[in-house]
Amino acid sequence: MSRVRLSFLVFLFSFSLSPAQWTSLGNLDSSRVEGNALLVFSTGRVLTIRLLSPDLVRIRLSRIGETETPATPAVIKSSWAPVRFDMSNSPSSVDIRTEKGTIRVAKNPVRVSFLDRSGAVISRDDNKGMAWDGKEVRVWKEMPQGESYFGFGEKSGRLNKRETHLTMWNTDIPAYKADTDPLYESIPFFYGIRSGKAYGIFFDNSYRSSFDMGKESDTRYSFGAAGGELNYYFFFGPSPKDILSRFTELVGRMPLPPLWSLGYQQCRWSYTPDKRVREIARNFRDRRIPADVIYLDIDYMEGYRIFTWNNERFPDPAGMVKDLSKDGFRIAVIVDPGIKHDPSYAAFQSGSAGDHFLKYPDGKLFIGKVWPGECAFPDFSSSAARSWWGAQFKVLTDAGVRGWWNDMNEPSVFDVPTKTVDLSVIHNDDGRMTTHEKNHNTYGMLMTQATYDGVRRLVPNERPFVLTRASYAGGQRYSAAWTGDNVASWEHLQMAVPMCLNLSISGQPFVGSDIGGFIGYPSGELFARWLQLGVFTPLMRAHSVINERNKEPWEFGPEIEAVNRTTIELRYRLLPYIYNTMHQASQTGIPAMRPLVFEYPEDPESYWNETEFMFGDQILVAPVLWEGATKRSLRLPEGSWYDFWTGKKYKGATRVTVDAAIDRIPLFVRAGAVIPMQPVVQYVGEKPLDSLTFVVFPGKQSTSLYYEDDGLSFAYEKGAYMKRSVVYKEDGASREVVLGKAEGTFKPGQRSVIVKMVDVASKPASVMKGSARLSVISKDEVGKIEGWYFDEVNHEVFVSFSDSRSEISVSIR
Ligand code: MIG
Repeated sequence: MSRVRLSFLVFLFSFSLSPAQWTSLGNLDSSRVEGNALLVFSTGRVLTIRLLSPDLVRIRLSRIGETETPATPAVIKSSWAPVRFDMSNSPSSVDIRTEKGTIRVAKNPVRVSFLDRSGAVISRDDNKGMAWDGKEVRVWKEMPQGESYFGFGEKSGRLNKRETHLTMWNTDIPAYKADTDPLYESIPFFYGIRSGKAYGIFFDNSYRSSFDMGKESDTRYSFGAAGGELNYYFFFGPSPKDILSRFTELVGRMPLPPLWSLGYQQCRWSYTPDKRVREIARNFRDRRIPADVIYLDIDYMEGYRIFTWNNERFPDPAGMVKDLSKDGFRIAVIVDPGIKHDPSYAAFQSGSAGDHFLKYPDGKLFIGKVWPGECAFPDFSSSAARSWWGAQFKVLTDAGVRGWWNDMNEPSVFDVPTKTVDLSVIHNDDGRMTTHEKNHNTYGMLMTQATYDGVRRLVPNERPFVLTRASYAGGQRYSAAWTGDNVASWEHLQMAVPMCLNLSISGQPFVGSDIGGFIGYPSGELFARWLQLGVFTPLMRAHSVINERNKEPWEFGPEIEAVNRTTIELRYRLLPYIYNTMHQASQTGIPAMRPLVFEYPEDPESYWNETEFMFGDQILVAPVLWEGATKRSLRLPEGSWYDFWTGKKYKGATRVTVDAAIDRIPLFVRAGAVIPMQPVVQYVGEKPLDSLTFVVFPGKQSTSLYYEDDGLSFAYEKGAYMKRSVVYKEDGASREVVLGKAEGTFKPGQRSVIVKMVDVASKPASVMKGSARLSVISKDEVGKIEGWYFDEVNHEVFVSFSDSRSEISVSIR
């Protein structure tokens, strides 16, 4: 090729890729303080720096004179206590100092940095700083060496997002891969972590947005959106837990879920007709495989019309649900947003009459094809449409349905090139009448809000269980989330771990992946390993695509069936611990599933560890994610750890290799932990629990909380819970567990408590309960009468007594 032609091509190429025309903030014109905010004027814009708490600041860049509008429905906290701060003004910068750090606004040009108390830079604008180009907004920040990035909600690929480019645009994308982006959900929130210290950023903008975390450059990262304001929150940290608890104070936390939703859930596309549903239920009970929930996918409806039943397949839904509930099953059903464009269909009629559907600017209905054919789409950004939607559930709640699976709510539309609602379509947006471009990413979350509020009004005494595919930051207030249409492959099992972890630390603790893989068929080994991981994902649901062979836990031969039974039994044995962990998440935002970097940010080995995680405060999970593995090597963080299965004690901050035969998922418990467990049941509420076991792993002094309630109603909000502290301590040769005095008005039935202590070298000389010396009983008497038993083979002591509300101290020496 001639030089002339080549340079001509280069010219053409560079022309077509002409870089965006960014205008960055220039020099400061003026600034002033208004209440808890500093206003900085520059380049025709106003930068508002508002202190919400000493460790949380909101940064908002807008056109001068434009009124402030709440960006999205994510933020629910609007009133904050006044924050004490000092301000200093120098020729080069304005500094705002709180007890947690400093926000420094350089003046020429205007650039923002965040410093810690000692004056060291945590994060600062790059020389490009904040900029705009037409409707687009973006900010560039310096990317220090060794800084890693986590969070970003539901993303596939590796846990650590350094050197990746991520887009937020809710998308229906079956069989996604490690590098597929975007996916179904948008949570524009992340952590930057280096040298053990973290900060957080929440970019609250629902337009299509993107985060370039050092893919384009080695020295800076950036985030921005196709429209809306440059509006973000900066969290000073410095611990990831501080950040997440503050973030979830801002956007809200998961309400306490019903206990049954933490049981095993069985799904497929589709269990139909009613006979097949009953058959599945019968199989679980006959085979003694515990389960709580069976799902109905889209085929239960009449021609995919939401809020209807197909009378041939389900002639008596209420009768079926009632029979199954006698057997301990809850039924969950799918609901999609698309309402069939059918003038003879009640939901279409009432939705049209109430003007609840999305329309083009000229007033024409937006119609798009989904499963039912041509559909209208509810405008969930309108509170009137949300209440209309919520009221439609009556036909389903009346039949006894109690689980609400919200699918296709990106929203997904089959026959439009954009695969979603046309971007020019208008949403009510609380009266602001904005485009789909702005409301796309929040559509799914607002659908879950409409669903949650609606069923809560219809069944006011029960906690709703909602599961969604699409959502936005704060969506945990209404719904659990699953990671969409995955594949029955080892790669997808591996991917499920970092996906669920990043979602969890993005504010959504109630997560899980389709166990066994949705698309394709797993080997028995893959299914068994996935189910084991499922014990330690808060949502434990197996699912399958249509036209695939049966995938229930008994479909892989007797050996795997036995393994699967024991796996699900482990889930039920751990339910008290799991429920306590979810209670903690509902109170603090700290999720059940935590990456090691979240728990141990000062450990450099944790930054790339995406095959292990903490489940709650005490259990380290090292799932087997590789075909044919019979051993698992893993890193134990600092401290001392017990192998949950063998009781063997390990010193941490090292790698170990343990057995991981097909029936074993490696688990480690922090020394000093007390884990509440219960006997196996076939479903939640099968029978009153006759015993509660506290398994003690001796070690450092520890204090934890034990929480319990009816698991179903909202009575706990009025004090109907039972809460007590659990303290473990050692004093010389004596090891003591103290169950604190019970608080709250909830009264569990009569039951025995068993304190089971592992790692007891030899038969104790004495076991005391308070000041009473207990006598030795036999193994069979444990849980039945008061006394203690020493298992000399396993080196365990069992102390048995009946539960009471007063303080109980047990000491073993
Ligand atoms: O276009 O309802 O992710 O779990 O089984 C597919 C049928 C629609 C997608 C969901 C999947 C569900 C399926 N749905």
